[in-house]
Order: sequence, then structure tokens, then C-alpha cells
Amino acid sequence: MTQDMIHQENGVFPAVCPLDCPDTCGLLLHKENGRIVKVTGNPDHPVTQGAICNKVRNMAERVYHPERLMYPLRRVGAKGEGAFEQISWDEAIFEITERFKAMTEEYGAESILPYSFYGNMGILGVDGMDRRFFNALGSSKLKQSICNSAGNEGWKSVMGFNAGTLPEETIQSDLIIVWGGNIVSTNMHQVVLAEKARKNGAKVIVIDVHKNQTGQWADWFIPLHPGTDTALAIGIMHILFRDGLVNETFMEQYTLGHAELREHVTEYTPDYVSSITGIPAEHIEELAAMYGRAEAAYIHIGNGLQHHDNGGMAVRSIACLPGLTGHWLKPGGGAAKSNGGYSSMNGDALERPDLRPNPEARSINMNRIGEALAMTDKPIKGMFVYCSNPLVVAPDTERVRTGFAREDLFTVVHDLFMTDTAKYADIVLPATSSFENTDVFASYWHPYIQLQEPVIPAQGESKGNVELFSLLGRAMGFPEAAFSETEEEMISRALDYPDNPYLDGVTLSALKEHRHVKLNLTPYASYLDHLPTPSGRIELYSEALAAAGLPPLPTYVPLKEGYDGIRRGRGHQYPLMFISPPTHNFLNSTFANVPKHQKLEKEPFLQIHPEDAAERSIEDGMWVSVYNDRGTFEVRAKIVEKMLPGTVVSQGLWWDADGRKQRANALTSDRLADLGEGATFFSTVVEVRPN
Ligand SMILES: Nc1nc2c(c(=O)[nH]1)N[C@H]1C(S)=C(S)[C@@H](COP(=O)(O)OP(=O)(O)OC[C@H]3O[C@@H](n4cnc5c(=O)[nH]c(N)nc54)[C@H](O)[C@@H]3O)O[C@H]1N2
Ligand SMILES: Nc1nc2c(c(=O)[nH]1)N[C@H]1C(S)=C(S)[C@@H](COP(=O)(O)OP(=O)(O)OC[C@H]3O[C@@H](n4cnc5c(=O)[nH]c(N)nc54)[C@H](O)[C@@H]3O)O[C@H]1N2
Ligand code: SF4
Ligand SMILES: [Mo]
Repeated sequence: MTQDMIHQENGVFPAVCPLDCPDTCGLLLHKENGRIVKVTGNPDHPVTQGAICNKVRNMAERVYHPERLMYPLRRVGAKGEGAFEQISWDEAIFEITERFKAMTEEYGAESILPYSFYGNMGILGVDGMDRRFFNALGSSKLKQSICNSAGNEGWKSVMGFNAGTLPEETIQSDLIIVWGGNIVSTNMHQVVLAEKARKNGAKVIVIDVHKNQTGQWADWFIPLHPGTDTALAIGIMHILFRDGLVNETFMEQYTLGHAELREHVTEYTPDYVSSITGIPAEHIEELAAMYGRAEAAYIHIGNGLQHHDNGGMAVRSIACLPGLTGHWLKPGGGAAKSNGGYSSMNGDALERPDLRPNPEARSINMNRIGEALAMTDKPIKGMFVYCSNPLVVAPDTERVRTGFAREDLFTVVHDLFMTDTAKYADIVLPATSSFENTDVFASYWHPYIQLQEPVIPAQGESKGNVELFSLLGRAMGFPEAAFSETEEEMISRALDYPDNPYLDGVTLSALKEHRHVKLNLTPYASYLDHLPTPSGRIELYSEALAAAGLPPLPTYVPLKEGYDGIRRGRGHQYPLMFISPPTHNFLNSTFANVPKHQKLEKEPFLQIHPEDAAERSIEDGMWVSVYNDRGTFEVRAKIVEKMLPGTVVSQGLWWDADGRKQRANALTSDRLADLGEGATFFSTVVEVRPN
């Protein structure tokens, strides 16, 4: 079908949503006169069933955006200024390879650092040909910990691998707890499934630090202080043990450490937990009773609650809950943080670590890119940024900006747009949209693998990641075979992975025939019998954590930054907690430059509690400065009673505009979380003043 779709001027063609969103929707692209005029959902997709979000319904605006990059550019102005001249691809490739060769000679290849994330989830482009290139180059490695690594490690410490309850089962749940996730905006098809469960009588509870769209939809919204979820989870355990709501037989058969845990949680009384979380003790009692008495409770663990100093432990503690009640045994019961573990592919065949001359090369944490760029010992001299926009998304913007502004740093950015990061590049390369490429997609939520083949030709002179990195690899003189493989060959290799029995039957030919192929879920039936934890059991007690110097049992550890000061209220320099989660109509910083999406979001604003506003003489709609030692963020205040006093919230990752300081990450810290070296975006303290 490949060439067909590109060459057909009119028709409706299958596609996959490439965005970093759990739903990974099946799409239909409607073409007229060779152009995509409409994007709709593919009704054949078993989980997403033809429904898609507003962002992607308007995707054609992004694909044909007048500011899309069409040819390679070389910087002519100062870094950050945005002045560039057009160059040819030959010149661009020549300059990049010459610079990388010279750097390797003078400083060693580890002076070069790739910086990428999942702006496009196509596996060949972000975990494939790109990795081959940086492996063969011997560059520094990047620890990709900006999104979910604290929570994933927390989950794995209990369950062994990143997978839990499957979405289609959740229609059978009788209680759904959405914990630190805004699924109405970030995982909309889980809402559809939860609605079905609700029709059968299920209740929906949302636990969050602000009443987001999901909180408004819930039967019961429970607000709490940021970073206190561990205390709440342990408080629930206390009541479950106290009131005999645990499943003794299940714990005996499937868990490790329940006796130690029972003893350990006695001190977390409802009153004590209430004093930490801000939730009334009777609400904690009611929540625990509802959970303990449910038959098939499902806990959706969001990403928000793990962007904290103690985020790994928070996810770990929540993940223990269904191990106490045994809800795992009922269809629809259990929990999930991510289901990415079911679809893991053959990473070695894709990424070719065997090409690396220096397997022990250093690893740089992407959350600390500002600090890394300031290193004077073994400095980073070259950066290659793709599928990410660190000037907007990485913590502590000013530090990041200072790093990227370094005159002696050679930076390449490959993107569809002149992002805030691209403005600091020496060479900017135009990227294709995913509708112009062949790639394979897995979801970290549902169990379907999908194929994308090009529906429109590459726009302008843009190139996809696979083509770009194979071109660079060949220009560097790296092993020909690895850099001339076709996309289809790469897909076949990726799927050929006997280590993952769930991939059994997922093949390129099946994908070509059906576009989406379900994982083989037979092994799922015995999920609990094959947990890859050290003990093979649900680890309520973790030796591995103890060995790493962390509490082996769920334990509440307060946030690092000024948290006690905040809880006492006044007298602290930065007495408010600042939460900056994603917004409905953008995807991280993607779409923030598209007029249609901007119009839907209007402008960034700060949600502030009436008590906190009154103390600062802030009125509704007033411009305010949110600030701390790291920087300032300027927004309009919106006075709402959606949080407990002491927390302020601003949704969305905006680009700078009109001279205003619009970047939430100007305030956030690059401290790392307790597990997985994860990001701590939401453990941020600030003060707010009227402008
Ligand atoms: N529309 C849209 N969809 C998206 C994205 C997007 O930008 N826009 N981004 C995608 C990506 S990359 C990701 S990782 C996911 C993220 O999506 P989610 O898993 O929904 O996570 P977040 O939206 O980061 O945060 C969810 C909630 O956590 C809350 N929160 C913050 N701190 C705490 C806390 O201490 N305790 C509790 N209980 N809650 C807390 C925040 O207030 C927020 O409402 O969404 C994906 N989908
Ligand atoms: N304050 C705060 N900061 C956060 C978060 C938060 O909640 N609050 N969330 C964090 C999380 S969970 C995440 S995942 C990160 C996300 O951070 P990023 O991964 O940087 O996500 P985006 O901002 O969407 O940027 C993706 C970029 O990739 C580009 N792109 C898309 N497709 C392609 C392609 O095929 N090739 C190339 N070369 N480029 C492409 C897009 O145009 C876009 O500029 O942000 C993190 N930052
Ligand atoms: S962003 Fe998410 S909900 Fe929207 S179309 Fe893509 S996968 Fe579906
Ligand atoms: Mo993310």
C-alpha cells in the first residue's frame, strides 16, 4: 500500500497518532487533491473506536502550518536570536559530520550528547536508527528520565515490570480510582471505558492536588497537599488491616512482606495521615472502606503524582494496595501505571549497542541538562536535539538557556518548527511529520501494535528521523549494513523477539494486512504467577530497595524543598507549592505555536485559592508574577477554590511570547526524585505577587 497512499490524490487512509499519549489512536486521513483535509478516528481500532481528541482533529493545521521548517538552516545571528540562512542538505550533512569528527578527535566522542524524547512515538525514529547512529559514534548516552522514570521504578519495585490491568477490562471494575492523573485530557479513552463501568454501577474517585477536568467528572473528588500520596496510601493500608478488609489468602499466596507491612502501618492512623495530607480523617476512613469492600477496584496511577522528590515511593505505595485486597484476581481489578512492558520489542536489534566502541560511555541525565552543559571537566561540545524541546520542557529554564547559549557549543536541532530550542542551534534541520513516514507504534496503555506508512510525501526538503540518521551514519563511514536497512527490515527485526511472548504473532505481514495487531495475551492469564520481581511475588517489602539505601516498606518521606515551611503557612520565603501539569489542547509544548490550539487555550493562567489571593491583594484576572530563586513566570490570576490553600496551579507548557515570561519551567528544579533519577517538576515552591 506504501507508494499507493502517497500517490493517491483523493481518499481516506489509515494512520496512527504519533503523539506521546497513552491512547495511541488509530486515525483516518482524508485526502483531497493530494492534501490532508481532515483527520478523524479510525472506527476499526478496537480500543479507540473512532473517537479522537481535538488536538489531533486539528492536526492538518500543524502539518501544513506556514511556519513549518522546509529546508536546512545555518545560524547567522546570535544564539537565541532566530536569524538563519538557508543551506543545502549536502552542506548541512558535511558540516555536522566534519564538526563531529573534529570533536571526537580533540575531545573524544563522549563530548557529543544526543537529546531526544518522544515528540514522535514511532519506534524506528526514536529508539531505532537514531540510537544506531549515536552508538556507532560513541557519544555520551542520555538518561531519558523526564517523564515517568520515578513512577516506573516505584511500580517495578512491587510488580517487577511495567504492566498491569489492561484497559478493556476496566469496564468490569466496580470502583475506579484515578490517582494523580487527568485522564479527561490525557487518556480520554480510559474515560469512555470508565463511563461503561459506571453504567454498571461503578463509582469514580479522583485524588489530585487540584480539581482538574477529571476531578469535575468524578463522583468524588479528594484534594490533598502535593507530595503526600504515600501517606494517604499507607493510611488506607492501616484501615484495611485494622478492619480486616485485607485478603489473607491472597497475601499469603502472592505477596512478600505482608506481616512486616501490617506492623509498619500501625502508626499511620487516620488522624496522623489527615495532618499530613489535608484530607479529613473521616474521608480517609470512607475511602479505605470503599476500596476494601469493592470486589474489583481498579487504580489508574497517573504521571502527575510521581513528578516529586518522593514520586517513586508514592507510586510504589499505591501499587501495593491491590496486593492487600487481592482485587487482582477479579477482571477489571488491580492497577496500572503503564502497560508499556507488554509490548517491549527487540531493543538490541533496533538500537545496535554492539556498534558502540565504548560500552561504558558516560550517561547524562536529561533532567540536568543545564548542569551538564556547565561542566568544565570533560565538557559537552556538541548537542543533537530531536523530538524534544528542552528550552521549554526541561526544568530550571534559565540554567538550560545559559547552557544552550554557550558560544563554544555546536548544536543541531531536528524539528518541524523553529522551537525555542531550535533558535539556539547552529544547524536546524527540517523534520517530516509522521504521516510522511513508515514506522511502527506501540501503546503504553492498550495492547495493539500499529503500522504507519506514508500518506503524503515529505513536505519541502524535510526528512524523517530514520532517513536523517541513516544519511548521517553513512556520511560518517559507519558500518553500511546497519545504516542502509529499510524501515520494513527494521520492523521485522524489532518484532522478532522471543524474550517477549506477548509479541507472538505480531508480524510485519499481519500489520500490513490489518494495520493494528493485538498482542498475544495468553500469558496475561497467569500474570501474577510470573512476576519478574526478585522473589516472583508482589513485593510489599523490597530487599532491592533496602540494598539501595531506601525504605524497603512503603514509607512517607516529606518533600525536600521548604515543605514544612509551607505547611506551617506564613513566614516562609516561598510558601506556595507550584504545580504545572499538561493542558487539554497542547501535547507538552507541541501545538503551543498553532493558532487553532492557542485559541482553544487562550492564555496561560494561575489558579490560586481565594485565601491565598486575599493575603496577597490579588484580584481575579490580574497579572501576577510567580517567582522563586530560579526565575519568574508571568500570568493572569484566576481565583478558584479547586485546590487546598497553599497550592497554585498553571497548566500547559507555553513558549515565550510578546516579551512575557511564559515558561513554567523557569521555576522548577532539576533535583532528582527518589527513584529512577526522575524529574521533580511539581516539588516546586514559589511566592506570587501582583504585577
Ligand atoms: N492533552 C494532553 N494529553 C497528554 C499530554 C499533554 O500534554 N496534553 N501529555 C502526555 C504525557 S507526556 C504524559 S506523561 C501524560 C501525563 O498525564 P497524566 O498521567 O494525567 O499526568 P499529569 O497530567 O502530569 O498530572 C496529572 C495530575 O497530577 C496532579 N498532581 C500533581 N502533583 C500531585 C500530587 O502530589 N499528588 C496527586 N495525587 N496529584 C498530583 C496534577 O494536578 C494533575 O492534575 O499525558 C499525556 N497526554
Ligand atoms: N513543568 C513541567 N514540565 C514538564 C512536564 C510537566 O508536566 N510540567 N511534563 C514532562 C513530561 S511528562 C514530558 S514527556 C516532557 C515532554 O517533553 P518533549 O518530549 O520535549 O515534548 P514536546 O514539548 O511535545 O516536544 C516534542 C518536539 O518534537 C518535535 N517532533 C515531533 N515529531 C518529530 C519527528 O518526527 N522528528 C523530530 N526530529 N522532531 C519531532 C515536535 O515538533 C516538538 O517540538 O516534558 C516534561 N516537562
Ligand atoms: S493525542 Fe491521544 S487522544 Fe488525541 S488522537 Fe492522539 S492518541 Fe488519540
Ligand atoms: Mo510524559
